[in-house]
Amino acid sequence: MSTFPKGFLWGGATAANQLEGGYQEGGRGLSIADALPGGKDRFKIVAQPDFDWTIDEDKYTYPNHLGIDFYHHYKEDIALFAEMGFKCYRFSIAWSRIFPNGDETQPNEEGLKFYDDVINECLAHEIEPVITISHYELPLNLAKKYGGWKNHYLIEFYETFARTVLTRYADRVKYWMTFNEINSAAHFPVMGQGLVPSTGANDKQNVFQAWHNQFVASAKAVKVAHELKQGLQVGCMILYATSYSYDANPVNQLANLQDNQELNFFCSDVQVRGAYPAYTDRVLAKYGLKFDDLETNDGELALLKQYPVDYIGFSYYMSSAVETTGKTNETVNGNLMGGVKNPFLQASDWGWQIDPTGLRIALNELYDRYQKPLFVVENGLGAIDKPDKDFYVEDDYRIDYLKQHIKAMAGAIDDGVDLMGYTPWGCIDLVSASTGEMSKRYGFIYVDLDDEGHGTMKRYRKKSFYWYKDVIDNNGLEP
Ligand code: BGP
Repeated sequence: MSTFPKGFLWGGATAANQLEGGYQEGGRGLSIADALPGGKDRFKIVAQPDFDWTIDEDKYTYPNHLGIDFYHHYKEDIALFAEMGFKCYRFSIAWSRIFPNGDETQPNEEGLKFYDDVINECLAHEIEPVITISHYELPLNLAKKYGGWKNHYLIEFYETFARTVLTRYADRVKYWMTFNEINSAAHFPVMGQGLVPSTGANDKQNVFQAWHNQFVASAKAVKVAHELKQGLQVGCMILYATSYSYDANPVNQLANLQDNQELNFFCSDVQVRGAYPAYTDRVLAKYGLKFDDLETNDGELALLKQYPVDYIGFSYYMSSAVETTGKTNETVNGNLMGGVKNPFLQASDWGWQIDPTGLRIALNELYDRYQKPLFVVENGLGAIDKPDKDFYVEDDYRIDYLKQHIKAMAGAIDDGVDLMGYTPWGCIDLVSASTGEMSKRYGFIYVDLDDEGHGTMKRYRKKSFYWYKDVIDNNGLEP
């Protein structure tokens, strides 16, 4: 008998700004993702004090604006997902397709119609849509004119957006998430909060204020969903990197615990438990702040309490380690974050430390803490694929990575964890968030497109495509 429960949601995950393309079609407005420069230095460029959200076509290279042109290929792509046997497909709605400037009161019907078509296509293949309402694609106008999420007005704009899409799709979509990797702003506040240096990216007060506004907005979306239809499930979505103390030194253990609270748990503690955690003052004090420095009110705090999320979605790619005594200076990269090198782990080509056991630990830690269903909504290995002359990719490295992580999930289920589903990231190759390029690929499906935007855009099944199909067929790995 399979460990994975009947109805387990096997699928894959993507985000609008990284795959749709059609960035000026169907009445779509610009989003902050459109204004991020392409290339490996994109985060460094954005971190410059004079970065001002101007779309500079010279710095702006393809394939950022192209994505993989899902906008015109969605039928073909969803048919390929169906061929693998997907039970669900996680995607996001580009806010600026629905409200091009973010602050309108009336939605863009053409944008709504596009997601009608995507959702209906999924349902025709018996694939359950799982929607991220906001995934690193704030309408550019909300960043430029209002300064991003630190501005209180965004709560209202988001509520209008969330109400619009929830109302439109509630009859067909059960699973929702309010913000992708909401806690990632601790490392890089541009993508999740629309904060750049000129609008206060380096100012922690703005980050905490933006979070508070997002928490309130998220609670409002939960309220709307629950009032609309019984059974709608709205989750949070956090970036989770299991964190270890580098050694048994109690000083490192304590530093790790505090890092964990601040970086992994702070946002989900508020969104799941409905209140700011006890360690809030300590975390704020680290940045010279007090809770009173934030603009909050009793009505908002009551809303957080009343409308916690229904489940916890999280991304898991890697783990990190904490060392504070100077014993090692060897650092590593990671998913928007780094840490010291863990001698027990190998790393991906981008230096992300591969750690399947860390996923089992993550699942146990999150379930012990919250006792609410968990959903692994991102996981995967970014790699440079080398297709043969027929565009076939033998991606055994990817299969191996995913296999180990599926084993870890099975272990956690046996440990008693309530796990709803698994949607590996970038189930079809798409543009990387951190590099803005195509060459960092995660997919089961190869897309013929390079970093300069050259290629036929044709889709090809990789070896992992057939492997994942078998996993889903078996409802887990074969014994
Ligand atoms: C997560 C994001 C995704 C995705 C993924 C892989 O942080 O939610 O949008 O891109 O990481 O990251 P990258 O594309 O940088 O390899």
